[in-house]
Amino acid sequence: MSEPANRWTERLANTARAALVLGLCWMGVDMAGAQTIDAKALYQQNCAACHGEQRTGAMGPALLPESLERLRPAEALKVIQQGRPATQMPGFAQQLSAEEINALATHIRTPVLPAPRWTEADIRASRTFNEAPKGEPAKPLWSADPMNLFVVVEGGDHHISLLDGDKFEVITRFASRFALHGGPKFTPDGRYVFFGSRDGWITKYDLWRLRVVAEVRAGLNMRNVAVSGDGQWVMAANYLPHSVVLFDADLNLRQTYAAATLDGKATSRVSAVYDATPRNSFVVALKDIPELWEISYDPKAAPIYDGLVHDYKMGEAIAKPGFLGVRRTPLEEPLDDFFFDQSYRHVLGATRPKDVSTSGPKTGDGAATAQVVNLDVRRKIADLPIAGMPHLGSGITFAWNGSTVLASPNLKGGAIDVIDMKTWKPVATIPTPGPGFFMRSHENSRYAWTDSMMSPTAKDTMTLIDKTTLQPVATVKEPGKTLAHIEFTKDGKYALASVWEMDGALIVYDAATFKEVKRLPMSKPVGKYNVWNKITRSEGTSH
Ligand code: DHE
Repeated sequence: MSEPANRWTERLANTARAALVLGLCWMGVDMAGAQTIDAKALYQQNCAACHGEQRTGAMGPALLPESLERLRPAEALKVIQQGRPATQMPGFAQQLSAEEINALATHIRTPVLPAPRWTEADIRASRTFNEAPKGEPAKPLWSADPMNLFVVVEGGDHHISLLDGDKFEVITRFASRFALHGGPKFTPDGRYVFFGSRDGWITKYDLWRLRVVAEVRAGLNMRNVAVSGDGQWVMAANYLPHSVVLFDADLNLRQTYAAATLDGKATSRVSAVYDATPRNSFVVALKDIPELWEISYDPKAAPIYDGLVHDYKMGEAIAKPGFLGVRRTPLEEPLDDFFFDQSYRHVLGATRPKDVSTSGPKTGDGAATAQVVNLDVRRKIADLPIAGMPHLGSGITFAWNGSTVLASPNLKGGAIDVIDMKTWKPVATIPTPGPGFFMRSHENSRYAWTDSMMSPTAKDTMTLIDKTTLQPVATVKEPGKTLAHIEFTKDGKYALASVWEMDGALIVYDAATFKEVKRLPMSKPVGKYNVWNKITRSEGTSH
């Protein structure tokens, strides 16, 4: 055989050998000679190109146990078999056997070892920034009232619709990152909005010029983002890694904070971060460590002594800088979901039951608890008498009987708890047809609206509560569909609700007569946010 032919035969033989080895590896052959499936190899072959070799996400979302917590196993199997409509995820039912698909579904729920890391270098490298076109005018491209815009998050096909809140017409619609979570956050002038995705992406969008300004990936699994009251800072709360990440307004990384105890021995997922504008600070709740953090963005913030960093020469405790430093309030139990009173001196927080931390202590003994923490005296000052699983992040406040009360939906019970914010005592428990997620009202409206979306039988019912009598007075229904999440127009005259279905809709109701005024088709509109209500921190909306 000639030299080149020889080489060719050799190469073929090598390839065949390699294919056999790969095949055996992929199928796996156990000691008895029976074939087993190597899910890891299957993953690399079929999924890694889109979801990343480490399963931390790329063009497709991350496939880590933390990211998949909310996806039912049967749903995961269906997605692998049939793909995901309106995305680039194809179905694998034709290429892979049922056993292989099962093996993949199991594999993506096993932890990646060693645990994937997301370093400051990764954060910086992920950032993209789109320079504004030269001479771009600082005015909207559209003619609606910029204060009465709605940003609607459509979770069905991962899009955002921008809605004119007077005409109820869509101004534009654009693709978002996969699976946004938490409310989008606005700059104080209402021009820019920041979206956070469960996979850790933050997107800054210019509502006036209708373009993405910047993006960055703050973590691998993120809870939410907050924007400072002066519009200068953006903070992200992560489950993975255990961190809080601070950016400037253009999403340049400023600082990461390990979510850890002072001695660094225990770390924690971060439940959420909120801006507390009147205090010029971010407030951070940790899910696995009984501490509440306050991080001031006031350059003149008082020094922090709680770090007890000692100057050994002087034998004295020295202060850490207050500006961007962590001020820790020790708690008896870690907090999950929380809420501020209107003065922002008090945090009202809930601990969810039977929640086991990944590296810290257990967060709860089986019963949900709720507490009031005073951020000035820095300790718990009262227990909140709320049973079940209060969703305090969706709570609202309003004036009642000469006092201010808090009303909060409950993820477990069909009731709204109403608490007096002076005495921290319950004043009423308002029955609803089933447990709900969201609640909203408006200063100009007599009614508060709440859903029962956690109830299989009453998920189609929205209950309207009279804020004066604390009685349910009416319901609106979308029979058989999930009806949830309300937001009011700037003037409180209209209430917008979501039909939470893939072929869903946004329904505009007259907030006084409860009559439907308009309906716009939307793809599972999970939430909607009115610029004015958000930037003025309306008492009827989440912050
Ligand atoms: Fe949320 C807000 C926590 C599951 C849709 N959710 C929030 C916030 C927290 C929170 C702390 C406030 C952040 C903010 O707005 O900045 N959510 C949790 C959970 O702990 C929980 C129960 C479990 C989890 O795994 O995260 C949870 N949330 C869900 C869902 O299953 C929902 C219904 C669907 C989804 O898209 O994930 C959901 N959460 C929302 C929405 C908001 C939200 C739409 C913003 C509400 C608002 O009006 O401000």
